[in-house]
Amino acid sequence: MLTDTRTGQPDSRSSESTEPVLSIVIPCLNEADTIGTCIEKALRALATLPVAGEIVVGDNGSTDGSQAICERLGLRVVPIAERGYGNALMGGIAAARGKYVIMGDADDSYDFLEIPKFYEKLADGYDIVQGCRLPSGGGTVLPGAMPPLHRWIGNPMFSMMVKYWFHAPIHDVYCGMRGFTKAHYETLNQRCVGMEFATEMIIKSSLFGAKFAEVPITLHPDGRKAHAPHLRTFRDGWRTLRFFLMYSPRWLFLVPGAMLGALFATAYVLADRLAPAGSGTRTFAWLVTANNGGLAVGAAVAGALAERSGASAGLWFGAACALAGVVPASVSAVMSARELRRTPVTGVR
Ligand SMILES: Nc1nc2c(ncn2[C@@H]2O[C@H](COP(=O)(O)OP(=O)(O)OP(=O)(O)O)[C@@H](O)[C@H]2O)c(=O)[nH]1
Ligand SMILES: [Mg+2]
Repeated sequence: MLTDTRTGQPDSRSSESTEPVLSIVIPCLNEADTIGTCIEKALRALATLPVAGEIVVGDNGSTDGSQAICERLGLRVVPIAERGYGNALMGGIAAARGKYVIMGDADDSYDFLEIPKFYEKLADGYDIVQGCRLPSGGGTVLPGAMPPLHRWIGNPMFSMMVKYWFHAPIHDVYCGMRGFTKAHYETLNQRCVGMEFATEMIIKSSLFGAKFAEVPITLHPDGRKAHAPHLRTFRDGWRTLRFFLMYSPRWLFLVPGAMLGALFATAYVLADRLAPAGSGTRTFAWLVTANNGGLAVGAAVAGALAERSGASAGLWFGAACALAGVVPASVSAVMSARELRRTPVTGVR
């Protein structure tokens, strides 16, 4: 739906007559308690802007009448069959016609009256404008608005990780109120269908060198009465971590590989010093530590190469692991054979 930007009311002109410049996209799954309030606030915000706007609701098969509320308010509801926060947003954003998109949850935890702050930054030329609810980025979390586990551990931890691992210049990676240009969004080729959609967008934007802005906002306790939040702390946290690792060969391979390599190298030296010469224990320890050490170093090398090579990472990974695993294992086998010839085995200890 297009809004008359002076009154904030649905525009009676045909949708062809005024192309929207700004699309507000709202993902929705059973939010009848709050979706109406969100839409009203979004309309009021749009009314203060100098450009035409539209509101698009990506609905994930709500069964509580959310769609009817949207339609009563004259909105375009895009039905999305596949469940998931990412799916709801991808469907909504694909249907958005504006040059700029601002997205936010339908649970009234974000104040849509703050939309103009996002619009101003987009109009200033930023590719992505991330909201920040956390005080570290100037934001405010009102009492009861965020569970303590998310407030003090999950959000700060993942936000620090994206800052240091991917150099994203933001403080609240999970904040679901954000704006971006549609052109920038289309370069991202978003894939995550669940809550990781939010972090995927930040990581890819940072890796692609997007121009970031951050806007402090206030998070309110959500207005839901009928059900608890959809987000599931541990499942969604694990998916986020998994996604981070997938995009970071340094933390998935290089760092653990180097640490394990050092550990096995130490074990190799210790086996050499401590196990009796010519014993089966020594030969066995050599084989095990050299093999595993080789693989660990292989992983570390692969991580370092993958970091530089991007798309050909898989090839590098296979080659480096094979080489690094085979070479020390062969050296160790030759050394053991020579040792055996010099001092025959007296028994495995
Ligand atoms: N999790 C989830 N959310 C969906 C889905 N489809 C639409 N949504 C909407 O996505 C928004 C985010 O979900 P919430 O339940 O608010 O998540 P939350 O627990 O509040 O998480 P935060 O907002 O990050 O604190 C809401 O507007 C949902 O209605 C879905 O399949 N799963
Ligand atoms: Mg929410």
